[in-house]
Amino acid sequence: MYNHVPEESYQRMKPLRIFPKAIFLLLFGTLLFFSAQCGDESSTPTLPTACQPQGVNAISVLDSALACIPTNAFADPSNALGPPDAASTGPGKNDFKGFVSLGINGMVTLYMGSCIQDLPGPDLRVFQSVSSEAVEVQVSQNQNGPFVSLGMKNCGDPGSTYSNSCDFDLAGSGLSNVRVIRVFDREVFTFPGVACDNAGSSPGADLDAVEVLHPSS
Ligand SMILES: [Ca+2]
Ligand SMILES: [Ca+2]
Repeated sequence: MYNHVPEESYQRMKPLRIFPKAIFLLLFGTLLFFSAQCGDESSTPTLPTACQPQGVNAISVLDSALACIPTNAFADPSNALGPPDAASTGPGKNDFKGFVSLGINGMVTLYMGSCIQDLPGPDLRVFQSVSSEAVEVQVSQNQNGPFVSLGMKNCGDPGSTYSNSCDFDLAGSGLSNVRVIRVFDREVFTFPGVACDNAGSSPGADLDAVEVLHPSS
């Protein structure tokens, strides 16, 4: 139904009609400003090439295929970067920080801060939080493979960090100076029959960090 608006009232409403436009332009301008400011942060970082070292931990997530989404409450792969930093933050089953739960047979591909050399003894350490869930490590000299498996281990060796760990050796892989590693959850070998539903909110292996024990100089 059409309602007649007296001329005097219409004049009083004019500033109110302009006001939303001004707000819109202000918000749009602010959005454009912050988009430009944040542009560099969202771009892919330039990774060191060949064996130019940049620390001994993982420095970039190249790829991931996490499983048990959406019940997986720890689905940020960037928690596998840097030195081990996982911790308990409270008594609840979700009170943790610093790791990514891979989910049943889930995986993440990481670019390491150094190439890994094969020297006597283990060359690579995986930090895995909570229990001793099994992981498999595969290595490659580039992101697209081919990947060679270094085997599978229950990842529960205690150490000085909150996370447990397990060590892998390049010996026998036929590879040296590898910089790309892929970590798979293999909890199904530790606990046959485990599935997304019964692994709770942190399903599968909980990857905190990876460390190169024998970096190439
Ligand atoms: Ca070795
Ligand atoms: Ca971490």
